[in-house]
Amino acid sequence: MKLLINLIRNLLGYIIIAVDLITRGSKKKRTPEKQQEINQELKDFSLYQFAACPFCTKTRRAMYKLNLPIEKRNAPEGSAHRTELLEGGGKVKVPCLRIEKDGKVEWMYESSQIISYLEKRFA
Ligand SMILES: N[C@@H](CCC(=O)N[C@@H](CS)C(=O)NCC(=O)O)C(=O)O
Repeated sequence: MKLLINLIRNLLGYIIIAVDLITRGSKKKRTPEKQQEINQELKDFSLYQFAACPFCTKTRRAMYKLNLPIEKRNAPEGSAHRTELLEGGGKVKVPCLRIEKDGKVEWMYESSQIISYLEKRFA
């Protein structure tokens, strides 16, 4: 039963990914200098995610539209990234944005919060 639920969930997740790819439109455009500056800032960011999670797709879509090439770290069962997420953030829930600043690490959960943070900072 659990296997069937996971199968349906993954199938839906991949349908959402396909719809996102078809409808996502264009990326935000910046001057090459500004984009380079932002890319540099984004080296301190990483997104813990599952490929077929709808909340992760929603977050990746916002990152794409804002033209934010943030490193994505898949966190399936048994992976090192999952352990990092659990030990660093305190729970295995994705998406989670890891932000490193001045040697301190912040773990931001909740897709809506992550998107509104990125929009405020980079729009
Ligand atoms: N309200 C959260 C929901 C996130 C959520 O439910 N993520 C699921 C994957 S779709 C999760 O991490 N579940 C934990 C697990 O599968 O171990 C958000 O918007 O980010």
